[in-house]
Amino acid sequence: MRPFQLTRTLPEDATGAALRADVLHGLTRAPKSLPPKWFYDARGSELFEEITRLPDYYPTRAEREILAARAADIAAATGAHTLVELGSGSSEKTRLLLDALPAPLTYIPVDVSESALTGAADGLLADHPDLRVHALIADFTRVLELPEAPGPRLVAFLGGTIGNLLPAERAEFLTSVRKLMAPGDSLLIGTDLVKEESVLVRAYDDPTGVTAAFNKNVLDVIDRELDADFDPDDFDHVALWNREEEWIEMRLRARRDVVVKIPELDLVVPFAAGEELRTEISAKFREEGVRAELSAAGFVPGHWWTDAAGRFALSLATA
Ligand code: AVJ
Repeated sequence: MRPFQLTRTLPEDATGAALRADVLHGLTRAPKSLPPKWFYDARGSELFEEITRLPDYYPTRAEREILAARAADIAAATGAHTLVELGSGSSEKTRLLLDALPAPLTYIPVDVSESALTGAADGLLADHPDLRVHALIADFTRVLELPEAPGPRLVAFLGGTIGNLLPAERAEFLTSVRKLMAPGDSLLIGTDLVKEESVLVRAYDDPTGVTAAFNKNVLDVIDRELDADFDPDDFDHVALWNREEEWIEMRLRARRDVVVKIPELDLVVPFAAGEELRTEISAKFREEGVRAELSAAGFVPGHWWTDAAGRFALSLATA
């Protein structure tokens, strides 16, 4: 078997069809909203990597700290021969797990970005000669099948990305992941934790404006893909803490009355001055809540590890 295989589980046009449906649905209702997955074109993925290096954006560093401290425990507890990573992106933190898991190991990164998958695999294969990589081009919320691979398997969902799903979407997602898994398989999940509001808001509204550019990038994506005429300068970046829901919301607020044409959808979208478009939620968690959600999806929650400052947690659960 070649050490690198790539499987596309999405039809070539699936992304375009899903974007059209999400934009049509999200911009024709009140309040307006878009799912956060559309941030991540090549430019958006670059901006996100830049965010992870910002002094105020602590989640990436906190999660890396936990992985570095616990990789050996994770390897021992799971005995995994296959690592599946949902939303693998640059696979940067994955190295800490790959180094700890015993060879021969199969790595199955799942991401919508083909360039991220091939780029990450090249780097990993250079350093891990006996690694087998079977990359899946897929939307991690829609993966229904995994390639044959030796068990036990460890499914990792890192970065706190589960917080970008609404509670009902999270329940559905966890249940479908549980169905992919066999007895003896494990789930490793990263969750950002509830903390002081000012710390949370600063992580999503940095003074250098990188997060603002990331937020507005979704407008460029819609302009390019759907021939729309959003002007990102017509909108302000907004990050706020929703205390009731315990999530950060990113929004784009119209600076004046704006009318946007989206020819590919035969759509004209009016924004009143001050009107807001919600572009992301990023839920923050508590231990009891994470355990309850895992149990409700049919997992048996196990280890709960945080960084020394208690900002971020990794949970290990068994199927
Ligand atoms: C994709 C979950 C890691 O919600 O914190 C970063 C995306 N949005 N800054 C998050 C994000 C704004 C991020 N994750």
